[in-house]
Amino acid sequence: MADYKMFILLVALSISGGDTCPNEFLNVGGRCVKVVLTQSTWEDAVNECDKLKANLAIIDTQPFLTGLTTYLSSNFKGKCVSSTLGTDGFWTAGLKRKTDLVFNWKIYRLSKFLDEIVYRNLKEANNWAPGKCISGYLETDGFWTAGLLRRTDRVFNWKIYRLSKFLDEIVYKNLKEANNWAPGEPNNPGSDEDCVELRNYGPKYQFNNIPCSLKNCLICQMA
Ligand SMILES: [Ca+2]
Repeated sequence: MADYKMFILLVALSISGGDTCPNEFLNVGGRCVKVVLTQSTWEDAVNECDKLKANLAIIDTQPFLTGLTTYLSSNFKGKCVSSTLGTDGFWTAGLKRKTDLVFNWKIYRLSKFLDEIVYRNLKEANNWAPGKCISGYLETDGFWTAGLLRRTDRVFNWKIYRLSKFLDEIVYKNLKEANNWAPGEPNNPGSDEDCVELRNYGPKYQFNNIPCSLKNCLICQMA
């Protein structure tokens, strides 16, 4: 009976799209995708996807490109026209290397680290037990405080700890392999066209490099 129920469940899941995606993400070409129609700079687009626990789209396979092209042209044609280029443009995870015209797909994650701010020397509290701050383990009640030893000497300080965030950049794959650059792209070596968009070029959606400060809609994908 349990197996039968499981079978019904599996059939129901496969009819409704068994590989369902979380929240407002949809399965497009085998990946969970969400198109955001707010026009923003590339950096804001990275943050926008991060808020959704996703990253900008890495369009590195033909099935994903085909699925995405169909999805965009059926649902978003004319909905994200940029003032500069006149057709729909969507930010992707493609970014130029600093030194040349090589573009890479990159995964962006917000990493966290502990930010340490020295607040005050602990001596001022004048409450050290006789003969203490030596090493060793004690046998009475102890409670952690914010006090921490400096690396180089026996000075202890009060410190404030905060979780800070920074953008962690992981090179994933060279963008050449997707073979979907619009004719003549990427162009403008030495200029500031560092970020890769997926642009509506009539029947095709192709890659174009433009300045990261321009505003585009964005495609987020679950990693
Ligand atoms: Ca370009």
